[in-house]
Amino acid sequence: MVGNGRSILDRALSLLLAAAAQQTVLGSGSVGKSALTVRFIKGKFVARYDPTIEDSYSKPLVVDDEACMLDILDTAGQEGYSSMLDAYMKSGEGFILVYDVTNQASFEHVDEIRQRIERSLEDRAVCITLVANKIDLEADRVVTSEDGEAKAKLWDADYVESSAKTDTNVTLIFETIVRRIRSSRGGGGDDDTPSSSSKKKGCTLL
Ligand SMILES: Nc1nc2c(ncn2[C@@H]2O[C@H](COP(=O)(O)OP(=O)(O)OP(=O)(O)O)[C@@H](O)[C@H]2O)c(=O)[nH]1
Ligand SMILES: [Mg+2]
Repeated sequence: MVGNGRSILDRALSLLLAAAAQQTVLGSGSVGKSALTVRFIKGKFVARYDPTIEDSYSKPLVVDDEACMLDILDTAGQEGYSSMLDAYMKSGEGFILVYDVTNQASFEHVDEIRQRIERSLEDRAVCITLVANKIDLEADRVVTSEDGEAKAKLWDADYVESSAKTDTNVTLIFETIVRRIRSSRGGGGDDDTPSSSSKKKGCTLL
């Protein structure tokens, strides 16, 4: 029977679940994964470096007039935790790959992370946003915008430049990945030709 309390509750629950987006934040140690996540969740900048083991957060966000519940997993970037990466990749839907524009090695490390995502996903669609963080440190910058954009283009991923310190584009990172996830869930249905099967709308099928 439509309209009783139970079915309204069930519908609300299923709508909420459908609107949930799971996002995993990955990258080398100290690139700013936690600073970006905490800036987004709590609206403050954490200046002290405290290496993460694993933290998770939830926050509702309205993107393009549609509400979404974000489940964000902030991972460990320090060496020694890399064995956990494969487990993260199995459960992740959207991946935010962060590097530090003042640290060339962190820019190279995201390639290795993407390859591991690629290996673990089989034919699931992957949504990646590549994030160039710490752009407030302009004088120390060694990775150019062009280099970052080129990598994102090669991956068919989105690219965002950010600063957790000055709160530049932090919300945009999360909006961008939500758009990709939505697009991947909704895309691919109307054109299933073999040539289109390697790519779902909005996400690359690795
Ligand atoms: N100037 C500047 N410093 C930042 C920015 N983001 C993070 N930091 C600083 O960089 C250091 C490391 O930041 P974290 O967010 O802890 O780095 P992480 O990537 O989470 O590191 P792990 O947890 O070890 O993987 C901290 O001292 C932060 O305050 C930024 O946008 N600009
Ligand atoms: Mg951290």
